[in-house]
Amino acid sequence: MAAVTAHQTTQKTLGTANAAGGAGSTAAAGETDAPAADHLAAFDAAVAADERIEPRDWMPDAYRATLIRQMAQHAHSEIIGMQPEANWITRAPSLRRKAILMAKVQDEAGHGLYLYSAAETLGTSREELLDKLHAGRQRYSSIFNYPTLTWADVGAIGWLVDGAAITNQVPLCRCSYGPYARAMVRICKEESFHQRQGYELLLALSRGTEAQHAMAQDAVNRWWWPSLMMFGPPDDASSHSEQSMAWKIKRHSNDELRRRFVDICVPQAEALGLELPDPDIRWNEELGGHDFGAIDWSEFQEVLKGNGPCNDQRISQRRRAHEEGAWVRDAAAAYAAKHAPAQTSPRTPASASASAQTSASAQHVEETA
Ligand code: FAQ
Repeated sequence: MAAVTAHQTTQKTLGTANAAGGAGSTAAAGETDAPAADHLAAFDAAVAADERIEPRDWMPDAYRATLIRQMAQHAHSEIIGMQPEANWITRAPSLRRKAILMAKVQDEAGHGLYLYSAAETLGTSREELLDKLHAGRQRYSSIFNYPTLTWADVGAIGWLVDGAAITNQVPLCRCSYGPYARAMVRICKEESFHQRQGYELLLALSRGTEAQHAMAQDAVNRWWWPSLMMFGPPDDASSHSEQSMAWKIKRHSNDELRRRFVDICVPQAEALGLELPDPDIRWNEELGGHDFGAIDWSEFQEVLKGNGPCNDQRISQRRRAHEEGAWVRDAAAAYAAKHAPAQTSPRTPASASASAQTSASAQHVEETA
């Protein structure tokens, strides 16, 4: 991928940066070109110096839009990602396993909360983002469109899906946008715990009876390739990577992270006594990493188009959960309105409570990072 500086790329997008009238243009609204150029220079200098861009800082609209797209997709993945594992809560094989799984699924809801709150600092609302998810206008990770057929799938998700998520997300702790980077610090700590529980679960099955070992191997066979697809399309087909890396939202390309993940998994699979379903994995001395087989990108594209095994089920379950949770949101909003301090400017109770929730959530992200 050609090296591009933040300055070169933001210059390309400046034409739209303040023309769209989005939240990103507020600081520069009505100003002449000279101050706008100053804002851009300050933004580029901050990115170049590895400083954090904060919600009140000026930023190009395209930077803001890219962050909203990625953070929304990430938040949606966390809450849709609760479904495949929740499928096994009632059938966990022991009280201990059930308690662990419930805690993990609750953690995913918490990750969604941090990420929606962080996205709200960009001038969007959680309601708007959820509406877009339910209308199919924003994505969630391809991985959650696969079914969890056996108990071993819970282990495979922890080991491989959380493992891939950590590989992708640790560099996001250094993302140029402060609230996203800070939210990722806590999320990565929890994902690391999730990955270990999956590994430990698979180890128990792998060392168990012949049937348990076979169940673990079957789960790994089914989750391996979709886990590699989580990192996104190959670099030459990745539409956003070049710009996102120039802005230091992403720190590594999709292929770099995918390769890193394979290198991490190969020795772990050996320790587990399980095989990765790829006969082409072998050490490449020159690269100092593993080569691996070709990924079926047509399957990835089909899942993105909505034709994966569980796309319809996931989105209809999400819409149903949202509708059935309406009374909880109404009750929370009524409670917040009742307990909100008196406002100096006239506002409707609904907007007052929404804004109270937003600022409380944003503060939560700041404090917990
Ligand atoms: N699935 O140009 P790029 C988790 C889309 S959290 C669906 O390379 P980008 C925790 C992409 O949006 C898992 N769509 O895109 C957990 C774009 O579409 P557009 C989620 C995908 O953004 C564990 C197009 O393809 N993690 O697992 C996928 O630069 C267990 C072109 O792609 C994150 O979201 C995909 N896999 O790079 C929860 C991490 N890949 O907008 C429960 C943050 C690509 O042009 C249980 N996100 N697309 O229509 C990222 O790091 C990036 O957004 C990438 C994609 C790397 C995912």
